[in-house]
Amino acid sequence: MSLDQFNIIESTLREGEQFVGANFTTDDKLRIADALDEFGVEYIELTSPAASPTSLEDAKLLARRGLKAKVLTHVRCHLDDARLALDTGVQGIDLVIGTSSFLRQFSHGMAMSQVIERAVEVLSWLRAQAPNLELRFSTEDSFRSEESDLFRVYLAVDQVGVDRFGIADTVGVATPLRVYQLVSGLRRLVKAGIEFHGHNDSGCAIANAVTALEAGATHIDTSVLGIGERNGIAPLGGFVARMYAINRDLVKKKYKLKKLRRLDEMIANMVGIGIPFNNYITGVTAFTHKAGIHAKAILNQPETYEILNPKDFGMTRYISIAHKLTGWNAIKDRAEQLGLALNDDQIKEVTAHVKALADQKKLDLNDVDEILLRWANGAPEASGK
Ligand code: HCA
Ligand code: CU
Repeated sequence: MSLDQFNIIESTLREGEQFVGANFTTDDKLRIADALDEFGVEYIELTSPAASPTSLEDAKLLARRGLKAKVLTHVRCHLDDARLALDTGVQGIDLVIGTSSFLRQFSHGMAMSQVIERAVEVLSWLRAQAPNLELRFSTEDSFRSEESDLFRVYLAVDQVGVDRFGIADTVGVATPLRVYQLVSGLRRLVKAGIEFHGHNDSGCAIANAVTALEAGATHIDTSVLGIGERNGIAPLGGFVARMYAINRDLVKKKYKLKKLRRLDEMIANMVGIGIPFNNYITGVTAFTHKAGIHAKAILNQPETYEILNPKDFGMTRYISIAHKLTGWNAIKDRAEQLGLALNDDQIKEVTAHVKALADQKKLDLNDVDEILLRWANGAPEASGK
């Protein structure tokens, strides 16, 4: 079943290059590929060698680097591009062609019959040249294409023989239910792998990716921090967080989770953005607890309010205590951290004082520590602060 056997096709070096702030040098690409390889992704997808002379050279370089991950390049479904892709020496080629009426009318201008002809032509040629090359065929804007058109082209391609079919939510319009329907429909028709590529315009990218797996997909496209066209695709970290929540042992075995933070930081630096505060796993508040009720339970048993164990990701949890929602269990824990011998009544007094003060002004941990120290020194009345 796919949820136990999924593969990540990491597309930071392809979709990610389409992010407005991305302009990776050759050296950047080597660092990114090495870091992704160390993390353990199964595939690394590269920009089309037809994009620029350096894209071609870098694809050759990365194909020869001896990575554990399979290196793929991504090209338009066109003989010239396919020829170039083959020359790079990559282990697999991802072909894509638009099938929605928008793309047929406003992009390549081909009718469905021509799309099918072209797909069969390019794939047959590639198969003949390199029988063992991993081939994938995908339809751009799948969710605004006629389902009958999609199945016609997929079935024609299946006759030639591909390793994987791609379904692309190019504009981020799909919902999990629609993804489930389309992927399971294709799953019934073909034996090959199924890859899902989903954009995040309306916030469904990760949910759609996981639903694709539930419906029988085998491969999911991600990029670090989700970078890509517009606001990007399913982020590597968020997708991994989701899969960890489903099958912790498998995900811990497959990937070096502690390397995620460095990866997110590296890409953020390279493309000139910060890591969002609410980012999956590596966002600054991802493991921060605040309300007194939460803090109490977290101190007793973190799993009460955490599905992700920060330790598995090399992160630490933080309990925020300097505010009006604080609780005495959390304040007591802080007193113990500071080695202060205060009894429960004193701790409750301190807590009441912190709450009252927080109603008047914004506090920080230093303020709480000072109050605790004052109480420990037996002078609560000097608390004019
Ligand atoms: C794009 C193309 C693509 C391709 C996805 C795929 C998309 O618009 O840049 O090959 O499956 O989102 O459709 O990234
Ligand atoms: Cu895309």
